[in-house]
Amino acid sequence: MNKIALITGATSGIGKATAILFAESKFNLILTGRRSERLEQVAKEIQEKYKVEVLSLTFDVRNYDEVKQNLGNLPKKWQNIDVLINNAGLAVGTSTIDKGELDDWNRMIDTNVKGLLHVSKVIIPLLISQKKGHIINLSSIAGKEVYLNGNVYCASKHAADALSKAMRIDLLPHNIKVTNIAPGMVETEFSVVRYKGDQQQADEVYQNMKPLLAKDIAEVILFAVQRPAHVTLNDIVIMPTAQANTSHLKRD
Ligand code: NDP
Ligand code: 8X3
Repeated sequence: MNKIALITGATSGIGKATAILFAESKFNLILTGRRSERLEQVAKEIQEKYKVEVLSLTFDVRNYDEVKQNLGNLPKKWQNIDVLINNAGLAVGTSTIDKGELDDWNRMIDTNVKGLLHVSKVIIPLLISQKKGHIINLSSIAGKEVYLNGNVYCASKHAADALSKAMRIDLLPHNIKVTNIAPGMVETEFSVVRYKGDQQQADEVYQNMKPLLAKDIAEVILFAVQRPAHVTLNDIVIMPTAQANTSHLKRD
């Protein structure tokens, strides 16, 4: 029987690339996101190409009632989740802390921290009842370091990093693996969202350097998930070769 992976934020970027790679490896998938048309399209493409089953659920991870309504009442055959990938997340705005906008701060904290918690709260009891499972949390190099104008995004990703560590301790008695993924620059829709739709500014982020691709991260997630039962990759930092850390970048 195919294993089941639940991936939040599967309408684009890392989540979508991970969905495709897991489907290639014959996982059945629960895919989530807010943009229902996109989600249906991704689900359809994957079902047709890889012949796996896909359940697509449209909801906002910020809203606990929506999360509970969608994930708390999964059909029986979808409840045996093997892998939860807490990927949905975003950065919004690039200003110093004194000029930050409350709405941007709320969006980041509510999505990257509370969203991750909302989904985990509903799914962890299923993993505990199975006495096994694997949680993958998408933090970031921004969860390890802080950089100019990164303030609240960095804080939210430091929180994700801390929650990975906390989950690993709290869920140890239940045989649940927790892997924290901390990528540097990955070219997805991330920068378009961060610059509030300004494609030109987003393109400039990756100018004259080779960023990571979403598939690069998906491959590492799959590798972590495919380790034997007694092996857990706790924390993985993945950088483009052209990026040493958040402040040292080599452009051609
Ligand atoms: P994308 O913008 O391409 O994808 C983000 C995904 O998150 C989308 O599918 C989006 O779906 C979903 N999402 C955002 N907000 C919500 C919400 N409130 N409810 C449900 N789903 C939501 O960016 P990435 O693929 O790059 O980002 C994926 C993760 O990786 C994020 O957590 C990000 O912080 C992290 N990351 C990204 C890096 C990068 O450089 N790109 C580097 C390090 C970490 P929809 O809009 O349809 O809801
Ligand atoms: C995204 C990577 O360096 O822009 O999490 O913070 S970075």
